[in-house]
Amino acid sequence: MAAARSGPAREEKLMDYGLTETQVMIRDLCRQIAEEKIKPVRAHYDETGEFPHEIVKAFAEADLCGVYIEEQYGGLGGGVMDLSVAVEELSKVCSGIALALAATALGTFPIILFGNEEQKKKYLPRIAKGEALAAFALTEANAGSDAGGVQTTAVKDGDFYVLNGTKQWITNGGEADIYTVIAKTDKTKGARGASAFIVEKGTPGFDFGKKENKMGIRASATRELIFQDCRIPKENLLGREGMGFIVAMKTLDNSRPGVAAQALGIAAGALDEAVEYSRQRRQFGQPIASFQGVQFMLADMATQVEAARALVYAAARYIDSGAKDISKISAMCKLFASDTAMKVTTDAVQVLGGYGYMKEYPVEKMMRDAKITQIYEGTNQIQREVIGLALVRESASKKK
Ligand code: COS
Repeated sequence: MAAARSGPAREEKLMDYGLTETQVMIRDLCRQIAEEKIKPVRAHYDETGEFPHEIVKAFAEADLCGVYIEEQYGGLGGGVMDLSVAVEELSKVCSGIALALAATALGTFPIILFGNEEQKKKYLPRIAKGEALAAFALTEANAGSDAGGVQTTAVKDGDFYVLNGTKQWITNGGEADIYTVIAKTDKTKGARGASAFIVEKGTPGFDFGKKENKMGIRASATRELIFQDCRIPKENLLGREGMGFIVAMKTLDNSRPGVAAQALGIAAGALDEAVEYSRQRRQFGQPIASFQGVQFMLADMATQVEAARALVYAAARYIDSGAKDISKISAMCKLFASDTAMKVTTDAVQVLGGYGYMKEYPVEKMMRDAKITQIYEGTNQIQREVIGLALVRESASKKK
């Protein structure tokens, strides 16, 4: 197994929110792409559910696809914090489009964390350059919160593994070129019988099924993956046989701040819209921003957004420091930021009143988009379970 990532090694001047110069550059680049390229088309992609290929191309041209990938593999050499800054900024305008980047990171973390040198050299440069998107395939019809209940199988046959089974609700499904797939190599061993594999699009026996018609994040592709006697070389095993559950859990520990950053961006974007609207909208002869009832709502929304940002950045930086006990804070930031996104977007719709409910304004989309952040990469009930378990473990280890 490859060593766990030790975080970015860059020494840089710190700027606002303690961001490094590179992170400020990433944020400003994302802001520019979001304003100039995404804002004019976000309603179109939301309406049609098409995949935003032209925007993904813009991410690649701006060198944003590998912000969290080590420089030796063609990335910018950052970590979870750099990814979070990018995802937050893009999600202020469209979290569905931002997800092409965030879900690629989710599919890439297993390779970063558990890939050997050959696997890293083969796959990471393509992802960093934006030539390939990635996806993470854990979920199945009967394995959602119960990640150990995966039924897809991988049977060793000489120099190959033969995969059979169906994955469900896979973000970037059909659009990604590289998939990290969790399958059982030993069905008798429960979670300990799972293994992780890299599967490339175009491998015979690997096909795509139903494309989902979703409430929100409609610019993102969510699709079934179907494996029928799909033979992949044994070199595509990540780590060792039986490590698949740990690969999945550690991947989620690293990727949940990305979901939290997405939620944070949605909330911050909705807050901006609500403040702007409340300054323009006049009732009873004055802007509604002058009414205390509205001001108090905006004040609470802004405070919740800042609190979420503080927790997301703290979690991302803790992970990048190379710390091992990251499950709790990773779950906390995902839980808090996604609940904040749901609350703030609902309040933003309220501030905009009837207009907020109409598709002419972006806040109804933000409210629809926010909902998934409380559900995917582990429901917020699962996050609470992870946090609770960590608290009990920490307390027990102190008493020893
Ligand atoms: N890092 C390292 N190891 C971990 C871990 C983590 N974050 N979480 C669990 N493990 C280990 C445990 O220590 C245990 O090891 P041992 O077998 O050596 O004791 C093993 O993995 C099994 O853990 P546990 O018994 O806690 O597994 P459960 O099946 O009870 O599942 C939860 C635990 C619920 C936390 C897990 O299934 C989960 O995170 N589910 C949500 C999955 C999810 O996010 N799905 C969304 C789809 S992915 S987009």
